[in-house]
Amino acid sequence: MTLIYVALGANLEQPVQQLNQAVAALEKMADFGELTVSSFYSSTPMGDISQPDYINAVARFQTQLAPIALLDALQNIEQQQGRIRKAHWGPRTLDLDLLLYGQQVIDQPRLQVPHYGMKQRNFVLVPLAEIARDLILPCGQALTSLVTTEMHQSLHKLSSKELILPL
Ligand code: A4P
Ligand code: MG
Repeated sequence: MTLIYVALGANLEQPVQQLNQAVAALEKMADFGELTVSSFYSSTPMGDISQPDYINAVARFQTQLAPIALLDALQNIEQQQGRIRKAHWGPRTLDLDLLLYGQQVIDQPRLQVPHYGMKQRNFVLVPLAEIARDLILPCGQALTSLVTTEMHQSLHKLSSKELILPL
């Protein structure tokens, strides 16, 4: 069994519901149905494309799936939720990125782990630190050394009220 981390992102068609639906799908995949999920955060879009704000979160669970089988399963969930790949970094109903697969470093045509952008992205690091404060990345860096106060300030953690009302 391997402990893995997945980043969730959505900015179309009721993103909060998209993330809730994705969490339910991931729960079904997780060993023993056990999954830890961070708070949901709203974040301004990274990149130059004009698009709505994102809702982001990070989930952790144990799996027996091999890395590519896991990627297939994640892409299957994206497809189920109507993901159409258009612009790189463009808007999407659901994006599931595999951040970490245990301590493995994977460099295959379809899959690079750790995810290439995770060390720079506030919307990945802040929710990740919420559920894995003491995490050490495969490169040996402590997660806490990457998370800055500015990163926290630039994200908005959704309140329970905002989770119920559609954004
Ligand atoms: N792939 C390789 N490694 C991985 C991995 N670790 N996890 C391959 C998932 N997929 C991986 O991804 C393209 C290909 O990457 C896949 O077919 C897979 O084989 P994609 O999801 O189809 O394309 P994409 O998402 O448009 O590109 P990319 O580079 O993954 O974009 P990102 O990094 O996901 O960024 N702003 C905010 N605030 N919040 C966001 O969540 N997300 C994006 C997308 C842009 N701006 C954002 C956010
Ligand atoms: Mg992606």
